[in-house]
Amino acid sequence: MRTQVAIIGAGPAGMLLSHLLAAEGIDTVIVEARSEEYVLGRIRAGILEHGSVELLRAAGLGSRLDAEGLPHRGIHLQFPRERHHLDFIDLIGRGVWVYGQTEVQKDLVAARSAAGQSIYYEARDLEISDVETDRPSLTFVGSDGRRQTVVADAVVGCDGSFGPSRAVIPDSAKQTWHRTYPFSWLGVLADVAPSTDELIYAWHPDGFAMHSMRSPSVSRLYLQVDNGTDIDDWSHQRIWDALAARLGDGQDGWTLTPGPITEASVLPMRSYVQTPMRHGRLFLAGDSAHIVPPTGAKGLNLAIADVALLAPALVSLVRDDDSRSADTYSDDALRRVWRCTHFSWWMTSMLHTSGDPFDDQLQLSQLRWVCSSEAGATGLAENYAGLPIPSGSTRF
Ligand code: RFL
Ligand code: PHB
Repeated sequence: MRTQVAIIGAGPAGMLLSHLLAAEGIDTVIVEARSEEYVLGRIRAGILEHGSVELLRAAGLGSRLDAEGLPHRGIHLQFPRERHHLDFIDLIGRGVWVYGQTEVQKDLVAARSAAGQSIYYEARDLEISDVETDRPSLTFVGSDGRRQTVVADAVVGCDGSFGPSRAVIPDSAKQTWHRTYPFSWLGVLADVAPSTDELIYAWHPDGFAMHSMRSPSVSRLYLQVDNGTDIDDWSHQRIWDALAARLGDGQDGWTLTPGPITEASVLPMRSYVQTPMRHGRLFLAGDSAHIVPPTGAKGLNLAIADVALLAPALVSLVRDDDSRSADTYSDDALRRVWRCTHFSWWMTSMLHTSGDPFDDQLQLSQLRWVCSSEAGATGLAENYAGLPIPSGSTRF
């Protein structure tokens, strides 16, 4: 098989890249290890930055988002006996949207299916070859058991944090940075109307808690837990009790309404960056190159921003044989990656308790400063609502 761009991974990075390239007449093949149902069913990120929403709209993917997404002006930051609303619109003129990654994925699958996109789901034994030539290729065993080869002008690793593409870059050509955190998140999805208008991020001596949502009738909530926590040790009652205590049920007349939990899981937290995000004709985008802890709501937005930069660079490379944007892709993308890596680390460090009383006081002081100083609040708002996503093409 021959294509212009071979994409590994049908998550948001891979699907959006295929969609943006198709708008410029570039042909792609997507190879995905999981089934379509699995990819569509994953519960992940929930917040879209202003720039991500604008990009999705400009790419023709905004109709359901505009109808069903929930625009939020800002967030609530909470610590014992105090809850403060940071209004991003007042502070910096742009807010964020609640629109789950699951919904973004559905919109992408619908758009690519309508366009007849080739997607090989349930592909096994993927091999990536010849990335140092101008004819890189992928070989895999498809769901029908047949071995296939795709030869392309460029290969893009959109294969997430466990995919094989980042390992193809030789050790002598790459560098990695990482941090693991001494806590995880226990996340639940519940069939109950959110007890809050906008997200609550809460510092509490028992650990961080967050109240997010997916729709007017579905809530998404998180609790800081120890690494290695077994979800079976947390009954639904125990989860709701901990959420109520940490989110301040009963304070100033606010109550947390519990409801049926439909999904519960424990997510480890880590920061990871691999540089450069390109080696020869292999490019990395999204979680394959970088992972952030979810406290800054950046993972999905970074994947979208990478792809927004990479799509026009690939158009120039494969259509016009002009490698200038491809040559600067990694450096350009990494400026945003490091900004978001820092912001996600900063939010994580400010809000998760360590058990050390000195750390507690530093965190509370930081939170009071963010909530009382316009400079502090504006810094958080700028980062959370996101830097503008550069548009490298006339179309998006
Ligand atoms: P994805 O979405 O992980 O997609 C990568 C795809 O590559 C496939 N793949 C392969 N395909 C072919 N051959 C192989 N050998 C392959 N190996 C892997 C995978 O099956 C998958 O379909 O990466 P992408 O597109 O870069 O998108 C990034 C976002 O998904 C990610 O940043 C966020 O979801 C991170 N994240 C969260 N971010 C938030 O902002 N808020 C959250 O609440 C939040 N929750 C999460 C998350 C990530 C999670 N992961 C990755 C474990 C919860 C989880 C569980
Ligand atoms: C979510 O809704 O899943 C969510 C929202 C904000 C975050 C992390 C997760 O910072």
